[in-house]
Amino acid sequence: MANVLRNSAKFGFSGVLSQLSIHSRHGRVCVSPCFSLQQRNNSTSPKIKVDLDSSTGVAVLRMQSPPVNSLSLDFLTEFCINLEKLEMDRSCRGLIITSTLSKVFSAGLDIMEMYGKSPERCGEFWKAVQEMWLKLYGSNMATIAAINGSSPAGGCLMSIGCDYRIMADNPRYSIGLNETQLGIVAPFWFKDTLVNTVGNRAAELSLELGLLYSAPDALKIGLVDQLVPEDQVLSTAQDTMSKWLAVPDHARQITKSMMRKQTIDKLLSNREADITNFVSFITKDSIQRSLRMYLEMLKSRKA
Ligand code: CO8
Repeated sequence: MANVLRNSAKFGFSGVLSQLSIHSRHGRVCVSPCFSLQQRNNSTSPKIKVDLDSSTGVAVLRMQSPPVNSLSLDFLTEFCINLEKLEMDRSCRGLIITSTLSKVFSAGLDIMEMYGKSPERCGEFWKAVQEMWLKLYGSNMATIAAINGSSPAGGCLMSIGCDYRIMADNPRYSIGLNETQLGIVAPFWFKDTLVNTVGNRAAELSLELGLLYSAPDALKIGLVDQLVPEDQVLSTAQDTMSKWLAVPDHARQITKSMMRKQTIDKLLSNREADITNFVSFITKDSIQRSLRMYLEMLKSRKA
């Protein structure tokens, strides 16, 4: 594993995946079985910790990258490798994603990955963002986001990539696709995922205004499915998962694919163009200025 992560610097994200790839039981590209069984079941890495309970078939993936679980290229690479390993593991049927940080689920994409970086690096980063979403939205596992803190932008994308969302009932926590507030535009597949979750009108308002919803407001529009006291987020996710796993896997998986395939295929057939669009957009001087102002705003808010 350490070698794999070291090699991510050498070969880049796609290079790492191609080093690891074989075809899985699901016909998708998966990580090589060169990982030992123990590593596959209980991996501990700097930014993500995964614990698979083989008696229940449920894995808990904990994001543990302070200060805010921002989705850097390294984080995304590690996330995807972990997801692939679980996807390959026949004993794993359900995945719960949560955070070890207090107050934050994920702050979304790491803004520093989009600020002052070369076009090549931006392209590599965007490919990793696509990969995270493709793997999560298309996962054969039942997936639940146990949202125990704020979850803006890419954090929201990760949450709505899951099958079900349980959020801490704390009005100080917010969730939403707030990209326009940063002067950037959520790409079509962020938009499609949001439309599939809350419907067209709520998505339109939400995206144009870059709205961040408090937990109670997120429940009202269906952006999350359930609110529970903060200390019960994970236990509720575990209880809920047992209901999802009571449904026969093949029936649930085929239904999920029927609901999501069209959205996934749209990105798969436009992946390169989407990367080109992102790179040309994000490297524009005006967009870089917007990002700088946003970063300064984040710092000044703290002061
Ligand atoms: N990326 C990088 N650094 C971040 C990010 C981030 N997304 N968010 C916060 N940080 C940094 C802060 O600058 C701060 O750094 P420092 O300690 O050096 O001053 C540190 O993390 C801690 O942040 P806070 O003090 O703000 O932490 P709080 O616990 O008070 O608040 C929040 C946590 C609520 C998550 C808050 O940090 C926040 O609102 N962050 C911004 C979230 C955001 O707007 N993310 C959007 C990212 S863009 C994205 O995900 C999709 C982009 C799609 C691209 C499409 C282009 C075509």
